Amino acid sequence: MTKKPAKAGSKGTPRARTSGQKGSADADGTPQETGKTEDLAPDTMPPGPTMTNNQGVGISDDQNSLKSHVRGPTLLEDIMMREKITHFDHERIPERVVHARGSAAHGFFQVYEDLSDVTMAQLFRDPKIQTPVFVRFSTVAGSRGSTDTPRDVRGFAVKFYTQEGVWDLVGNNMPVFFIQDAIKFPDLIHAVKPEPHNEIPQAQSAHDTFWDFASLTPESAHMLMWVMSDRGIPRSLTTMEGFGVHTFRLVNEDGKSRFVKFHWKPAKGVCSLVWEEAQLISGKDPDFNRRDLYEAIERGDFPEWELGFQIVEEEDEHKFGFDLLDATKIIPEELVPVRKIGKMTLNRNPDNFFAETEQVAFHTGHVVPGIDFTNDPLLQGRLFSYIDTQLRRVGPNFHEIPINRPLVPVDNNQRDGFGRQTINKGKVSYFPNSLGGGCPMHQPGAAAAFRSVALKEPGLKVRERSESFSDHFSQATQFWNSMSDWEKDHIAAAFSFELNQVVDEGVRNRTMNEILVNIAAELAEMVSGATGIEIAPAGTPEAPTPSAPTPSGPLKPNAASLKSPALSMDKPPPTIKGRKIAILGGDGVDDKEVQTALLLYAKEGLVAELIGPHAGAVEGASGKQLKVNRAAPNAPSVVYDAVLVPHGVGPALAAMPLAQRFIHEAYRHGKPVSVASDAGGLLEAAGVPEGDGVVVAEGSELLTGLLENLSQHRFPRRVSVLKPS
Ligand code: HDE
Repeated sequence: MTKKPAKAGSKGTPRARTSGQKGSADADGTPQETGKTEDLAPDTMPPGPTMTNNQGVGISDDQNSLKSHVRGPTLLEDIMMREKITHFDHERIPERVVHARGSAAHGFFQVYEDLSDVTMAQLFRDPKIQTPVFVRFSTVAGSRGSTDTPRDVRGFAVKFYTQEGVWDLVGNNMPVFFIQDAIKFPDLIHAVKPEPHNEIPQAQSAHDTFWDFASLTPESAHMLMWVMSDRGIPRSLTTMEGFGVHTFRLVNEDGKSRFVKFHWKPAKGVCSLVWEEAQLISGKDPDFNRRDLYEAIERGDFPEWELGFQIVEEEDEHKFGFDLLDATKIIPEELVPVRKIGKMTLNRNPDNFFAETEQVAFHTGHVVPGIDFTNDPLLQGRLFSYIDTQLRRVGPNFHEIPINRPLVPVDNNQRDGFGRQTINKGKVSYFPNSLGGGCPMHQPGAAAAFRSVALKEPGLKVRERSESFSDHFSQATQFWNSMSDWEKDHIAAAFSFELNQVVDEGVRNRTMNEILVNIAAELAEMVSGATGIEIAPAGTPEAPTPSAPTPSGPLKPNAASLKSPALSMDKPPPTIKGRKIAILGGDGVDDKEVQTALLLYAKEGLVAELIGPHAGAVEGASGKQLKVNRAAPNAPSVVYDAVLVPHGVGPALAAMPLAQRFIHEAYRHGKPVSVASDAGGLLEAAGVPEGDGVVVAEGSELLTGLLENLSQHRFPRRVSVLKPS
């Protein structure tokens, strides 16, 4: 008899759910489990001892097909082979049309204090509740197997399994968007995706169709600034901010509604890569960001973000000089401070990528009482699109899949469809009914029932854009003005890279003369110098003037034209926990120094790896064997944040092109480099000058100096990205 594989629990549908909401905590208060983990347990299967087919029948051999004789043809009768192969043939579901490449993690959210005054949502009212979350980060343009580090927006989608049902906050790592009206979304995505005739390029905006669209869409100017900034190439998914983008509403029990913008502030600060590094990582480690998130959680370095609210009273709606319903605008933090109201911690990796990360289905329309929508036309379109895409991608019963199902019971008269799990009893599946005692009933008075905010909608039914959406450049200019010198250098270099990839002269000219010159003359000049695109003197016939489909509007001075220091990334991160240090080793290395370094860096929560000429071990100066973490040919400089060259190996490394390149790249990418006094020759051979984060030192200064420099993240002024050397 074949035994069935042991399951982690028994399954019953509809499921009897325990309250399951509060996470249990360690003695020190560190939460270990969340209600969602318990909820998933009955569906989570460890590998069992014996193999069966899908009907539970034992399998004697699944490595040889059934043949008419030992060298004969395979028989149609081979039910085992056919079941195995047909299931394999159906393993894929359609990938997301955008945001296909994603990485996710479980965790929980906890509010700091009772916010009943602004919202009736339970998760914001009780600081004792740990609401389970599942968070999926993504790139937008690339397909599922594409690289982690293209220049792109990152998705930041959070599913909250609240006591009142599921709330999805489906945001990005940038607070604005390319377009103002959802009806343009298919055009935007068709333009940025690989061109349809040859399916090139993968996961890149640096091609003609994207810039054709962007140059004809002045409302994209502000978002272009964000994507061309280093925010488009985050160092880690854990060093990104997140934004709900749209203005939403919070509603309290009295029915009072206020506008709100949602912000996620990372505990590790906002840190990015540089473009050359990002491109190299794409080849050396396409899973760079995914690996970083996974490994951080595995070693207990749990990523955290604080959730912030920017709240605007209804009566203040029109005081900003831009429209709160326009998703191409931010509310500068200096005008309305971000109030930090709670914290999210990610503390568990998914058990199965497909079942969780791939099948999770977000929808902007998944809200709970206390959170409501505005008339932002981009948000309104998303409310339609997400449910539609989940029906197509995961199927009509996507809400029953373990990762998507709420922790509270679901009951309504929806029935059937592919993959239905619930066995609904009884003959009543309609409302109103008397045969089922009127059940399930509406809950008109219940706090847990969602009621839309009652709003007066004056005006004519029109297919038009509001005049209040017509200032496309003030905030793009504000973004530019808020940048430091090196950030400006990187932004201008990014525009230049993209426009140098564009073949069509009309598109290049239009981007310059319709978009960039309207953002900032300084930016236009920098890009002109690096692309050869001329800036047409205003009003001359050479100035291309295609008819843009939306009015670009006058440059209106408004409150938003001020500098907003919060936009700049030119600040040291609050912590460097999780950063990776490469220790270049080899036979004869000072093994005591290496061991001290490994201990010191581990104590600081850093990941230090000893790199040797090959896997295995190297022999230290004292004859001791030191374990090598990575072989030099497999350990590219770009996946580390800093380099240490201990005593004993400098002279040998100086003669090795691989080591020279390692150091040179680290230098170009602004990383701290600390070398022992016998490794000065290595710096010279690598063409790396001392100073500005490059240190030659002795003793403990060698090890601690590296830490001090790392606390700045990078030394971005060493190399001008705009003028490649
Ligand atoms: Fe999305 N978007 N989007 N989007 N979006 C999708 O839903 C769409 C927009 C965002 O990890 C799709 O499940 C429209 C803004 C994230 O699973 C689809 C418009 C923002 C994710 C869709 C937008 C986002 C998606 C594709 C214009 C930031 C990944 C597959 C109005 C606030 C979620 C899917 C995940 C995914 C439609 C614009 C964020 C087709 C029509 C603005 C993070 O429904």
